[in-house]
Amino acid sequence: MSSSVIDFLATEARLGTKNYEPIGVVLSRGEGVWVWDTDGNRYLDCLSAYSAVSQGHCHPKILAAMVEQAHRLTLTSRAFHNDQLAPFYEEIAALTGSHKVLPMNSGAEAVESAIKSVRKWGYEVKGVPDGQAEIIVCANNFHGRTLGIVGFSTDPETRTHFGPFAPGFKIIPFGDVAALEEAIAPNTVAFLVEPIQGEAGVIIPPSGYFPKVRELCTANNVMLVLDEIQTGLGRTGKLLAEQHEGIEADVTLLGKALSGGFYPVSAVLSNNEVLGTLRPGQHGSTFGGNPLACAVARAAMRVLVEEGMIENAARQGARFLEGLKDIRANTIREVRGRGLMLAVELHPEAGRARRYCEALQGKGILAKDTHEHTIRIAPPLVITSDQVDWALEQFATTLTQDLS
Ligand code: IF1
Repeated sequence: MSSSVIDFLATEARLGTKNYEPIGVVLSRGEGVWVWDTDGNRYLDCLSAYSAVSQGHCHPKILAAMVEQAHRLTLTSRAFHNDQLAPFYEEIAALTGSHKVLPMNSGAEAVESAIKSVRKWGYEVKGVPDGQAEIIVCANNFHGRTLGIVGFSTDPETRTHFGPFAPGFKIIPFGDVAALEEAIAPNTVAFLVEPIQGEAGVIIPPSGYFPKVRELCTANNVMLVLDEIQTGLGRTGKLLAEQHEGIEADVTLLGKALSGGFYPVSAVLSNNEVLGTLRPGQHGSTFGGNPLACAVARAAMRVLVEEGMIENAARQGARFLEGLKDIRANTIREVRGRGLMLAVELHPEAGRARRYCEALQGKGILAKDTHEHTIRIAPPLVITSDQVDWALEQFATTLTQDLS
């Protein structure tokens, strides 16, 4: 580690809140799938800022749109109209087949906005008695860090000593249709769920789960809210992960890659009824729907489609998954993935996944551990076959080592 890196780490340790434990690399530049540290070392980014940089680092067309818009107009607030919002609405609605759009900033804000909206819909359309709305969520969910959201987390780290929490959430196991059927009550307004659980370790539900979930929600007039903040916009090899299941959500949440990593942009997408209950003054955000965000998101969506990134995610994801499955290593317990949302779960005896991520760093790959024993792999969707093959070689040599 060079002295400048040591200085950066020391300053962060002295002045920063210690709510992260980053790998010891200080990044200063990125381009496509690559990032460089302050010493000029190059790494293949297998995290993509938790799937936000799907279009690759510093995509030139998104950059151009951002710079051009920043010269013209950045923020108006929603007290006035701006000339980027309507085209953003049109383009995101056309892309996703949605009827209504609510623009926000972070993913957690989109989740909070959806919770508010489905509750309001429950009271004003479904006829749930005031204050009684219930939302069903899954164990091991990850939907963000706000108080409303961490209150229904099952991860002790995420929620301990942050209470008291808001009532109105019922937690059921993920992938369990019978549990959902049993949990739905007259006051249930929504089922909020990730199509593939990300933070939980890339957990793919049993096939047939979501079609049955869709049926149950429809039969009981319960809004199906899919958090596609991580799975959406091509990450799993389709525009939306729901397409793998052949279903359509009532409410879809997007974030992360909606801006290609340039800027926090999120959105709640829905049919008319749910978002239609919000009236002036009842919800908003200073930055939500601002012209800079809209211009960036428009470019981010355009390049995703025009440059074939979704198809590439399907193709390279399959290659990556096969390659990982071919690695013969005693350390590996299971390999999972869909598209370029992949995970390698290690045997507990193999040692902490963190150690393997640090070893991968030494080989020019940045990946991130989750939950002690799982390595998450989510490169930008622009990765090539050669780059996948090179990455696989690094994974193979790292995972055949014993770092316990
Ligand atoms: C952190 C994980 C990824 C998300 C889903 C909403 C949000 C997220 C499905 C909130 C955010 C992040 C945040 C990041 C870690 C990370 C993550 F490890 F927790 F699981 F991506 F894999 N819904 N996920 O995954 O979006 O408010 O952050 O914009 O450092 O907390 P946000």
